[in-house]
Amino acid sequence: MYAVRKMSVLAPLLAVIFWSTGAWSMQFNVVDQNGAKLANAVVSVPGASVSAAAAGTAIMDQRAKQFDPYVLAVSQGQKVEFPNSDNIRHHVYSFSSAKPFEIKLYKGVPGKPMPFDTPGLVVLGCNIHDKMVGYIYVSKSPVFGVTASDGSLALDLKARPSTVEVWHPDAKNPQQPVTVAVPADGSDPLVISVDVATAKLATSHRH
Ligand SMILES: [Cu+2]
Repeated sequence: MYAVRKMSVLAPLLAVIFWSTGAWSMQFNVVDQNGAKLANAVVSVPGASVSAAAAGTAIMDQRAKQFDPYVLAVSQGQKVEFPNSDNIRHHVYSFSSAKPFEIKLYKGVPGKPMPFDTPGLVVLGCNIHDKMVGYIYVSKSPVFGVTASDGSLALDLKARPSTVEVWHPDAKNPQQPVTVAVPADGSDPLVISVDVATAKLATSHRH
């Protein structure tokens, strides 16, 4: 009798311990309005916290006259380095209010990694190659990720969130992420649909 009662107390206690250790990975699948898998979608969890130390330097490379990755997500305050892996020079710039900057014509790895301190979207261009477009999504929340080519993403969470924020470069309003309610029914993976438009965000050329 005692043993049974002990178990009934212990089981929920163990569940609480398990959840609070954060040993849980929630799966997401991002699709467009037609159900097609969406790569390069950023999913972040507003209000989430992590105990880990600040993230290391992120890399936005340039390969074959393209930014690599096409979409890079970083946490607020994280530094980004812009190595140029091509054998030609690039001139990287952004006019986005979250981080206006330029790295004038260069090859190799430019001086210091740059901090991205303001949450928001930073659209990248190259002054030499107009077709080069890339995105840095500066996340206010430290819990975020970018979907793989099959639209999938896993995030380590301490608890099931009530909402997530989703952003995609082809979204109908790419200036802002969309807030999506997370049903409490336990559905995992969570399928998130994003309305995309064919028109892409301009890089705001002023040259
Ligand atoms: Cu270039």
